[in-house]
Amino acid sequence: MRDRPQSKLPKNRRLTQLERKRKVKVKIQKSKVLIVCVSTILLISGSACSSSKPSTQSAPALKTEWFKVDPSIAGSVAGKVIFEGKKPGPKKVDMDLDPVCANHHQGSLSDENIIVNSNGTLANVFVYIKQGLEGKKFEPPSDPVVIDQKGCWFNPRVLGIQVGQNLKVLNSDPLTHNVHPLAQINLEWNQSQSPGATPLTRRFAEPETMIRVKCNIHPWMHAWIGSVAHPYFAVTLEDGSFLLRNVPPGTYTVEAWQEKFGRQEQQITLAPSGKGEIIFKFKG
Ligand SMILES: [Cu+2]
Repeated sequence: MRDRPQSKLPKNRRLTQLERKRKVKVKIQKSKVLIVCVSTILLISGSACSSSKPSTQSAPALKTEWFKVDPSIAGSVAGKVIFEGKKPGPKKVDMDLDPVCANHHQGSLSDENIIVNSNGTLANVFVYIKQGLEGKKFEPPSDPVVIDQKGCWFNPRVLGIQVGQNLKVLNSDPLTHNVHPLAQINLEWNQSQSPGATPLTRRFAEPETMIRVKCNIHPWMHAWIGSVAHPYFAVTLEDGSFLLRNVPPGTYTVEAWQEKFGRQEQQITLAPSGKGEIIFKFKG
C-alpha cells in the first residue's frame, strides 16, 4: 500500500517526532534567509546613502586658528654671533668647469662657508627659536622668500622661510641650473631652470633646519634654507647681529647654526615687552 502524501494528512493529526524536527529545521532555514536579506538591504542602502550624499557624511573643513601676537606685550631678542680663533683665509672657488661662470667672477670669487666680519663676528649664521612656541600656529606671510642664481652662485647663501611660505627661485644667468634642495623631512626635489625661465615657486610643508641646496650642474653652488613653523628666525648680518621682533613673552630655546661650526643653543625668558639679548660664540 502507498503512503499518502503529508499534505493530505488531516489537520488535527498529531505530528510524529520526526515531522516536528523537520518543521523546526524549515523554520530555522527561513529565518536565516530573512536575516541575510535584511542585512543585504541595509548594506546596500547604507552604501547608497554614503555615496549619494557625501557632503552630509564628511566633516566640515576646519579653519586654522592662527596665533595673533599681542603687540602690547610683545618683546624682542637681539644678539650677536662672535667668532673666536684664527680667521680663515679666503678660499677661491674653482669654476673652471664652466667658463661662463668663471668669467662672470673673473676668478676672484671666494667661498662663503665661513664669513668673518671686520668686527670679529660671523655673518650667515641662522638664528631661530627652536623651542617654546609649541601649540601656536603662525600664518605664513604672503610675500615670497627669493633666492637668485647669479654668476653660478646662490644669493643669499643662507635664508629662512616660514612653513607654507612661497620660495621663489630666480635664474639670472645665461645658462641652465638645476636647483636641488636635499630635504630630509620635507620632500626632496630638483628642477632644471633654463635662462629666462619663469621663476620656480615651491613651499616647504614641515619645519626643517637646515636644508642644503645644491645645483646638480655646478658642484660649487651651495645654499642653506631654514624652514621654520613661525616667524622668529634671522640670518646674521655683516656686523654679526640678529634681531627677532614681535616675540610673545615666554621661555625659549634659541639655536644658532653655522655651516661649518655646527649648532649652539641658549635659553632665554622674555617678560612682557621684554628685550632679551643673546651672545653666541663660535670657535674657529
Ligand atoms: Cu648651476
